[in-house]
Amino acid sequence: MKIISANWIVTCDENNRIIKNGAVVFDDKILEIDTLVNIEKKYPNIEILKLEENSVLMPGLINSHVHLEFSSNTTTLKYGNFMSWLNSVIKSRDDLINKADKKLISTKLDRMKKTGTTTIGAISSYSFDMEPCVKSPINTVFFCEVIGSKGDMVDTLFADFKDRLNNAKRLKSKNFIPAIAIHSPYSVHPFLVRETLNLARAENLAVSSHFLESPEEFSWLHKDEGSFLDFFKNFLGQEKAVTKPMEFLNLFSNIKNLSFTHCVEASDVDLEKIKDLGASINHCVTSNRILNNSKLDLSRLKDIPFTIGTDGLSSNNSLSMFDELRNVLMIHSDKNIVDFSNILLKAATSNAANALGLNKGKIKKDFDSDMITFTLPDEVEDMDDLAMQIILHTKFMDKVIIGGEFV
Ligand code: MCF
Ligand code: FE
Repeated sequence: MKIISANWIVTCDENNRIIKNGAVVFDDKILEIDTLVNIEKKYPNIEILKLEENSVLMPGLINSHVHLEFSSNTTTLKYGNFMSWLNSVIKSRDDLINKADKKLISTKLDRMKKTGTTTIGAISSYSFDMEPCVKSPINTVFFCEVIGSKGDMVDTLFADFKDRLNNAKRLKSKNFIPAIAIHSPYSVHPFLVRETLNLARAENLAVSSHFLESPEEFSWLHKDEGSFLDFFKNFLGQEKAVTKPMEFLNLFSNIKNLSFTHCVEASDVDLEKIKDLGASINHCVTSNRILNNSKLDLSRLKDIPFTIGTDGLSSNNSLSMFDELRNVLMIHSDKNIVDFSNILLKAATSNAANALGLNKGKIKKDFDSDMITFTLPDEVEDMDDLAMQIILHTKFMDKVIIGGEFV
């Protein structure tokens, strides 16, 4: 049993409780949370780790969507338009993937930890990132990706996918959880979607899919036209989309931990369906800005919970969740900055834990002890401003605790 105290404890619980001069008692789970005065009285013989002036203790951040295999990209890929990006990915993919060796991916994971991330939803196309994820103290929900729209390839692709998933299942542990990623409605044959989702249901695996990221994807899926038409004709000899958006969404019934990434161009009926499926939306604000000059209209989500993802370095200049949170705050300039900051801290913790099916994301009794500590540059006068000041000023952690251990 350990005890830690901080000037501010941000619980990210249902009531948005913040405790001034608080303390947390924990082992691998949170045991108790109260003011420092009360905890000192109750546990007079246990040493308390007292953090310095202006310290904050909060749940570790959860990056719900990241492609680590694209970690070597900095200045190679084309930005500003989805088709240009996609063509540049096709052109440079092999080089980028080869450059992102295990050592590079481990370095990126270590930096993510130092910037406050304690859990990731890793979208893995080839499983080249599996070993670094297994070795990292960061919790990983490891989404093995299925991709391929050509009818005559589905058996081979499904077999390859099952191999990767089985390898991931062999390494399953408390902090490495196998899951399934469907790449997107335009790139995955409905047969593959149906079969992989049956696996997810049978084995209770979390599922995530990219969905309606770009206007080009919208035109292709709804009308079989636009720049995707040339792309599919040239590369795959395909003239029609393999599925309509609603047909695609209809396949996802009865998946317990389900999320859709981007959804910028999703229609109101699509969003209604996503809500009925009980799914969450992974919001990747930097990626949307960089690839499509667009942003998700959060007011259209209504009751759909959203989470925050950096996407990969293929569509971001940083994998730090605090960098990403600052971008979300700046891009959604129509929102009240104080209120929105509170919403964002919850999106990056408890919402993400729910989406991934984890007992994390809150400093609350019986939740996993994944916590981060850092120091604000000065005093915060008004408790209501705390979330905003945290997002504006935080870059590196003082301490990171995962599963009750200092890592
Ligand atoms: O989320 C971004 C943009 N949309 C789609 N795919 C990816 C993203 N970042 C990386 N990808 C990967 C995807 O997992 O790109 C590959 C897939 O394996 C090629 S197809 C765009
Ligand atoms: Fe992505």
